[in-house]
Amino acid sequence: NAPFDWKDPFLMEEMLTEEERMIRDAARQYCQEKLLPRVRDAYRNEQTDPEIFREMGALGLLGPALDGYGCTGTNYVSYGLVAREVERVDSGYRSMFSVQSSLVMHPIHAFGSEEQKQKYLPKLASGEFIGCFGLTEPDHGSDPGGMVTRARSVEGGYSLSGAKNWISNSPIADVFIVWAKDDEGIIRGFILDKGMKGLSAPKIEGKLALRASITGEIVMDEVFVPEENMLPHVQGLKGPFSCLNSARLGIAWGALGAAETCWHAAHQYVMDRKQFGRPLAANQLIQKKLAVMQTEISLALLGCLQATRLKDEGKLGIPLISLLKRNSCLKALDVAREARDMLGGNGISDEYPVMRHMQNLEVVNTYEGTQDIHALILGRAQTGIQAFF
Ligand code: TGC
Ligand code: FAD
Repeated sequence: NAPFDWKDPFLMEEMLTEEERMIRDAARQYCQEKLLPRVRDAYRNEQTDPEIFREMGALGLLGPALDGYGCTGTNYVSYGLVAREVERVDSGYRSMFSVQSSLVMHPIHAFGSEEQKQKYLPKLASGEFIGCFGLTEPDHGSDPGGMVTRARSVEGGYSLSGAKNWISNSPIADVFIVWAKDDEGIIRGFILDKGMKGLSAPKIEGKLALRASITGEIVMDEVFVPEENMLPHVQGLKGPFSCLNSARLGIAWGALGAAETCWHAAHQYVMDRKQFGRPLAANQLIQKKLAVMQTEISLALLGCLQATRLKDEGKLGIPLISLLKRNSCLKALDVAREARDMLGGNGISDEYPVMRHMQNLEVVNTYEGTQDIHALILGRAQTGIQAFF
């Protein structure tokens, strides 16, 4: 009889290469030893420690799947495994990792000039520079194509005016990737540097989720951006969407890391806690909840692994990313809510990680495309009929 590993029923561990396991283990050690001990206070006090970027950079975790310019050059499976380890601790820390890696370094790597790559990538890879990505606007979230931020041609470059809202990292960012429409109404990407005249990034206060990751606006009042700061090799919505493809895949992995933490915490709790003279785990209702968590998480992880292998082989169809991002977020939210319930009153305390993950996952389900938007992307891919409007 083959042994059954309840935490890894499909023996996914054996499907990873030695190199992937090494990268995963290094990330796990860092996350458990350095991030986990500070997350409760960071969340409670809504504090983002910029030092985390430097620490991740020193371990080669930033932009890990990019080649050259100080980046590690791993495959995307390793990228997903890192996202899962980081989000096991907190979705906000994974946000910091994702934005820097997929939304800031990736567009410069894929669409930037040689000078832009030399100037920005090594410092972003080391964490010396912190980046942010401005696509969403106050009146254009799910429909970024309607953006009103303008890049007017002026002598020597562009004058950018407009506002971006809900931008991870922006108040502490050194580098801002901003998407704006040019004189012809074509979306272009620009690299803005902290300190440019007319550029500010106020913090958004009062967040009840993702509190360990700072979020802000990007306000641009006729910011002069020199010609050489425009990303030369992309135009149109496929610029920002290509960045989202990698980031959404990372989220699909990451959300399951958060779900695993909630599942394992609930498992431990019901084994230890006694009511009616026996462990909570001895009740059928409780065991069924654990079984559902195990089923959803392990099936979803297999999906992520297969899709990411396809990405590494250049065979990943983009709608599959929507399927996985949507599924992971919804399933992780279900797991977190159920786990919170199983911990009873203790479930609402930050002595346990569950409620924090539950709150975070509300954001993870919303950003990078809400679950309904991803359903519409899948519906369009299945029927050929556009149902957004
Ligand atoms: P649509 O007509 O579908 O496409 C316009 C053009 O874009 C191309 N395209 C893609 N290219 C590459 N990858 C993709 N995934 C692409 N999706 C579309 C498409 O081929 C077309 O190109 P072309 O050359 O033919 O013009 O555009 P639409 O306006 O109908 O869009 C529809 C919709 C709803 C799918 C899209 O707007 C969408 O995905 N909305 C969700 C918005 C979103 O995800 N925002 C994310 C903001 S960033 C963020 O949340 C970061 S949080 C990070 C963190 O903290 O972790
Ligand atoms: P809306 O688009 O107004 O949607 C509201 C509701 O309407 C949702 O339920 C949505 O599914 C639904 N809806 C919308 N259109 C349709 C439709 N056609 N059919 C059916 N239902 C529809 N953005 C960035 O650019 N960079 C960042 O770094 C970033 N970080 C973020 C960090 C946090 C903490 C948060 C909360 C958001 C962040 N975002 C970022 C923004 C995020 O991507 C948007 O919030 C998200 O895309 C949804 O847009 P919205 O909030 O404007 O909601």
